[in-house]
Amino acid sequence: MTKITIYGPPVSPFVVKVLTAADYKRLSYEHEANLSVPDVYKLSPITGRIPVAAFDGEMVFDSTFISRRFDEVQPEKPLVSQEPKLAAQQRMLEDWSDESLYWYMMGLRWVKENAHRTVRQNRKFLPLPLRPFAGPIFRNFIGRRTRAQGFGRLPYDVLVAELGERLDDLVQMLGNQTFFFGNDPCIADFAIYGQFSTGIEEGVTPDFAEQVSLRPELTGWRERVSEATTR
Ligand SMILES: N[C@@H](CCC(=O)N[C@@H](CS)C(=O)NCC(=O)O)C(=O)O
Repeated sequence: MTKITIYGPPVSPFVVKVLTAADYKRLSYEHEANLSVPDVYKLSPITGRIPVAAFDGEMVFDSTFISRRFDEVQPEKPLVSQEPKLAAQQRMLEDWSDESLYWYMMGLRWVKENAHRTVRQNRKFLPLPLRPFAGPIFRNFIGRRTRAQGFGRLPYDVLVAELGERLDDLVQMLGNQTFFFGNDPCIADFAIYGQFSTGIEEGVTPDFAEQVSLRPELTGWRERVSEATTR
Protein backbone atom coordinates (compact mmCIF):
# COMPACT_ATOMS: atom_id res chain seq x y z
CA MET A 1 0.00 0.00 0.00
CA THR A 2 1.34 3.44 -0.93
CA LYS A 3 2.29 5.58 2.09
CA ILE A 4 0.73 9.01 1.63
CA THR A 5 1.46 12.19 3.59
CA ILE A 6 -0.49 15.37 2.79
CA TYR A 7 1.13 18.66 3.79
CA GLY A 8 -0.69 21.93 4.34
CA PRO A 9 -3.08 23.63 6.75
CA PRO A 10 -6.84 23.30 6.14
CA VAL A 11 -7.14 27.08 5.90
CA SER A 12 -6.16 26.49 2.24
CA PRO A 13 -9.04 25.55 -0.09
CA PHE A 14 -6.68 23.33 -2.07
CA VAL A 15 -5.67 21.41 1.05
CA VAL A 16 -9.34 20.85 1.93
CA LYS A 17 -9.92 19.69 -1.67
CA VAL A 18 -7.29 16.92 -1.43
CA LEU A 19 -8.17 15.94 2.15
CA THR A 20 -11.85 15.49 1.28
CA ALA A 21 -10.99 13.64 -1.96
CA ALA A 22 -8.74 11.27 0.02
CA ASP A 23 -11.44 10.82 2.69
CA TYR A 24 -14.07 10.05 0.05
CA LYS A 25 -11.79 7.38 -1.42
CA ARG A 26 -11.12 6.06 2.11
CA LEU A 27 -7.38 6.34 1.49
CA SER A 28 -5.22 6.14 4.57
CA TYR A 29 -2.83 9.05 4.87
CA GLU A 30 -0.98 11.19 7.35
CA HIS A 31 -1.70 14.89 7.47
CA GLU A 32 0.97 17.43 8.41
CA ALA A 33 -1.00 20.65 8.94
CA ASN A 34 1.50 22.73 10.88
CA LEU A 35 3.81 24.33 8.35
CA SER A 36 5.47 27.71 8.47
CA VAL A 37 6.00 29.81 5.31
CA PRO A 38 9.70 28.70 5.10
CA ASP A 39 8.60 25.02 5.43
CA VAL A 40 6.35 25.49 2.39
CA TYR A 41 9.28 26.60 0.23
CA LYS A 42 11.40 23.66 1.46
CA LEU A 43 8.70 21.05 0.81
CA SER A 44 7.41 22.56 -2.42
CA PRO A 45 10.40 24.28 -4.07
CA ILE A 46 8.99 24.12 -7.63
CA THR A 47 5.77 26.05 -7.00
CA GLY A 48 6.19 27.38 -3.44
CA ARG A 49 2.53 26.41 -2.90
CA ILE A 50 0.61 23.98 -0.78
CA PRO A 51 -0.71 21.35 -0.79
CA VAL A 52 2.11 18.99 -1.52
CA ALA A 53 1.88 15.26 -0.87
CA ALA A 54 4.45 12.50 -0.52
CA PHE A 55 3.62 9.17 -2.18
CA ASP A 56 6.15 6.65 -0.81
CA GLY A 57 8.47 9.62 -0.38
CA GLU A 58 7.96 11.05 -3.88
CA MET A 59 6.74 14.65 -3.60
CA VAL A 60 3.79 15.69 -5.80
CA PHE A 61 2.68 19.34 -5.91
CA ASP A 62 -0.66 20.92 -6.88
CA SER A 63 -4.07 19.70 -5.72
CA THR A 64 -4.98 18.61 -9.26
CA PHE A 65 -1.89 16.43 -9.70
CA ILE A 66 -2.23 15.04 -6.18
CA SER A 67 -5.87 14.02 -6.80
CA ARG A 68 -4.93 12.37 -10.08
CA ARG A 69 -2.31 10.38 -8.20
CA PHE A 70 -4.98 9.27 -5.71
CA ASP A 71 -6.89 7.65 -8.59
CA GLU A 72 -3.69 6.00 -9.83
CA VAL A 73 -2.81 4.46 -6.46
CA GLN A 74 -6.43 3.45 -5.82
CA PRO A 75 -8.84 3.30 -8.79
CA GLU A 76 -11.92 2.51 -6.63
CA LYS A 77 -14.30 5.45 -6.07
CA PRO A 78 -12.82 7.39 -9.01
CA LEU A 79 -12.58 11.17 -8.71
CA VAL A 80 -13.13 11.55 -12.46
CA SER A 81 -15.63 9.59 -14.57
CA GLN A 82 -14.56 6.80 -16.96
CA GLU A 83 -16.85 8.37 -19.57
CA PRO A 84 -14.70 10.85 -21.59
CA LYS A 85 -17.26 13.65 -22.13
CA LEU A 86 -18.37 13.61 -18.51
CA ALA A 87 -14.73 13.50 -17.38
CA ALA A 88 -13.98 16.59 -19.51
CA GLN A 89 -16.88 18.49 -17.89
CA GLN A 90 -15.75 17.45 -14.42
CA ARG A 91 -12.17 18.59 -15.06
CA MET A 92 -13.42 21.90 -16.50
CA LEU A 93 -15.54 22.60 -13.41
CA GLU A 94 -12.60 21.62 -11.17
CA ASP A 95 -10.38 24.02 -13.09
CA TRP A 96 -13.00 26.82 -12.91
CA SER A 97 -13.14 26.37 -9.15
CA ASP A 98 -9.34 26.34 -8.75
CA GLU A 99 -8.59 29.18 -11.14
CA SER A 100 -11.67 31.42 -11.02
CA LEU A 101 -13.89 30.83 -7.97
CA TYR A 102 -10.65 30.92 -5.92
CA TRP A 103 -10.10 34.54 -6.98
CA TYR A 104 -13.60 35.65 -5.95
CA MET A 105 -12.81 34.21 -2.53
CA MET A 106 -9.30 35.72 -2.48
CA GLY A 107 -10.64 39.06 -3.67
CA LEU A 108 -13.03 39.10 -0.71
CA ARG A 109 -10.29 38.04 1.73
CA TRP A 110 -8.26 41.11 0.76
CA VAL A 111 -10.95 43.83 0.51
CA LYS A 112 -10.48 46.41 3.26
CA GLU A 113 -13.56 45.07 5.10
CA ASN A 114 -11.89 41.65 5.60
CA ALA A 115 -8.11 42.11 5.17
CA HIS A 116 -7.44 42.59 8.90
CA ARG A 117 -9.13 39.25 9.63
CA THR A 118 -7.15 37.53 6.86
CA VAL A 119 -3.91 38.86 8.35
CA ARG A 120 -4.90 37.76 11.88
CA GLN A 121 -5.82 34.28 10.61
CA ASN A 122 -2.44 33.85 8.85
CA ARG A 123 -0.07 35.49 11.32
CA LYS A 124 0.72 32.11 12.94
CA PHE A 125 2.34 30.85 9.74
CA LEU A 126 5.17 33.40 10.01
CA PRO A 127 8.30 32.78 12.13
CA LEU A 128 7.92 34.51 15.54
CA PRO A 129 10.22 37.51 14.86
CA LEU A 130 8.28 38.39 11.69
CA ARG A 131 4.78 38.28 13.23
CA PRO A 132 4.65 41.99 14.17
CA PHE A 133 5.05 42.68 10.43
CA ALA A 134 2.36 40.21 9.33
CA GLY A 135 0.12 42.99 7.93
CA PRO A 136 2.58 44.49 5.42
CA ILE A 137 4.15 41.09 4.59
CA PHE A 138 0.87 39.36 3.70
CA ARG A 139 -0.66 42.45 2.03
CA ASN A 140 2.45 42.80 -0.18
CA PHE A 141 3.16 39.18 -1.01
CA ILE A 142 -0.35 37.73 -1.20
CA GLY A 143 -2.98 40.50 -1.02
CA ARG A 144 -1.50 42.38 -3.98
CA ARG A 145 -1.94 39.30 -6.20
CA THR A 146 -5.69 39.96 -6.18
CA ARG A 147 -5.04 43.38 -7.72
CA ALA A 148 -2.68 41.84 -10.29
CA GLN A 149 -5.30 39.22 -11.17
CA GLY A 150 -7.99 41.91 -11.47
CA PHE A 151 -10.75 40.99 -9.00
CA GLY A 152 -8.93 42.99 -6.31
CA ARG A 153 -9.62 46.13 -8.39
CA LEU A 154 -13.40 45.63 -8.57
CA PRO A 155 -15.64 47.75 -6.35
CA TYR A 156 -16.71 45.72 -3.32
CA ASP A 157 -20.43 45.59 -4.20
CA VAL A 158 -19.62 44.50 -7.78
CA LEU A 159 -17.39 41.68 -6.51
CA VAL A 160 -20.08 40.44 -4.09
CA ALA A 161 -22.80 40.67 -6.76
CA GLU A 162 -20.65 38.78 -9.29
CA LEU A 163 -19.92 36.07 -6.73
CA GLY A 164 -23.67 35.80 -6.14
CA GLU A 165 -24.25 35.32 -9.88
CA ARG A 166 -21.63 32.58 -10.08
CA LEU A 167 -23.27 30.85 -7.11
CA ASP A 168 -26.61 31.11 -8.94
CA ASP A 169 -24.89 29.42 -11.89
CA LEU A 170 -23.80 26.62 -9.57
CA VAL A 171 -27.39 26.24 -8.32
CA GLN A 172 -28.50 25.86 -11.97
CA MET A 173 -25.77 23.32 -12.71
CA LEU A 174 -26.66 21.31 -9.63
CA GLY A 175 -30.38 21.22 -10.47
CA ASN A 176 -31.95 18.43 -8.46
CA GLN A 177 -28.88 16.19 -8.58
CA THR A 178 -27.19 15.00 -5.39
CA PHE A 179 -23.75 16.17 -6.58
CA PHE A 180 -22.67 18.28 -9.57
CA PHE A 181 -22.46 15.30 -11.90
CA GLY A 182 -24.97 12.85 -10.49
CA ASN A 183 -25.21 10.50 -7.54
CA ASP A 184 -21.50 10.37 -6.69
CA PRO A 185 -19.21 13.28 -5.87
CA CYS A 186 -16.27 13.91 -8.19
CA ILE A 187 -13.17 16.09 -8.13
CA ALA A 188 -15.23 19.18 -9.08
CA ASP A 189 -17.37 18.74 -5.93
CA PHE A 190 -14.25 18.54 -3.76
CA ALA A 191 -12.64 21.56 -5.44
CA ILE A 192 -15.73 23.75 -4.87
CA TYR A 193 -16.15 22.34 -1.36
CA GLY A 194 -12.59 23.48 -0.57
CA GLN A 195 -13.26 27.04 -1.76
CA PHE A 196 -16.49 27.14 0.26
CA SER A 197 -14.69 25.91 3.39
CA THR A 198 -12.12 28.70 3.25
CA GLY A 199 -14.83 31.23 2.40
CA ILE A 200 -17.15 30.19 5.21
CA GLU A 201 -15.07 28.83 8.11
CA GLU A 202 -13.32 30.99 10.71
CA GLY A 203 -15.43 34.09 10.02
CA VAL A 204 -12.86 35.81 7.78
CA THR A 205 -15.20 36.52 4.83
CA PRO A 206 -18.73 36.89 6.26
CA ASP A 207 -19.84 38.26 2.88
CA PHE A 208 -18.84 35.02 1.13
CA ALA A 209 -20.56 32.99 3.86
CA GLU A 210 -23.72 35.07 3.52
CA GLN A 211 -23.87 34.60 -0.26
CA VAL A 212 -23.70 30.82 0.17
CA SER A 213 -26.23 30.79 3.03
CA LEU A 214 -28.73 32.64 0.81
CA ARG A 215 -28.78 29.57 -1.46
CA PRO A 216 -30.13 26.54 0.42
CA GLU A 217 -29.43 24.31 -2.60
CA LEU A 218 -25.71 24.93 -2.02
CA THR A 219 -25.82 24.51 1.75
CA GLY A 220 -27.65 21.20 1.23
CA TRP A 221 -25.03 20.10 -1.32
CA ARG A 222 -22.25 21.08 1.10
CA GLU A 223 -23.78 18.90 3.80
CA ARG A 224 -23.98 15.98 1.38
CA VAL A 225 -20.28 16.32 0.44
CA SER A 226 -19.43 16.49 4.12
CA GLU A 227 -21.42 13.29 4.80
CA ALA A 228 -19.78 11.49 1.84
CA THR A 229 -16.32 12.28 3.22
CA THR A 230 -16.90 11.69 6.94
CA ARG A 231 -14.99 8.64 8.17
N1 LIG B 1 -3.00 25.39 -8.22
C1 LIG B 1 -2.51 25.13 -6.87
C2 LIG B 1 -2.79 26.34 -5.99
C3 LIG B 1 -2.19 26.21 -4.62
C4 LIG B 1 -2.15 27.54 -3.85
O1 LIG B 1 -2.34 28.62 -4.42
N2 LIG B 1 -1.90 27.44 -2.54
C5 LIG B 1 -1.77 28.61 -1.71
C6 LIG B 1 -2.60 28.44 -0.43
S1 LIG B 1 -4.30 28.57 -0.75
C7 LIG B 1 -0.33 28.79 -1.23
O2 LIG B 1 0.39 27.83 -1.10
N3 LIG B 1 0.08 30.00 -0.94
C8 LIG B 1 1.37 30.24 -0.39
C9 LIG B 1 2.02 31.40 -1.07
O3 LIG B 1 1.41 31.90 -2.01
O4 LIG B 1 3.12 31.78 -0.69
C10 LIG B 1 -3.19 23.86 -6.35
O5 LIG B 1 -4.27 23.49 -6.87
O6 LIG B 1 -2.64 23.19 -5.47
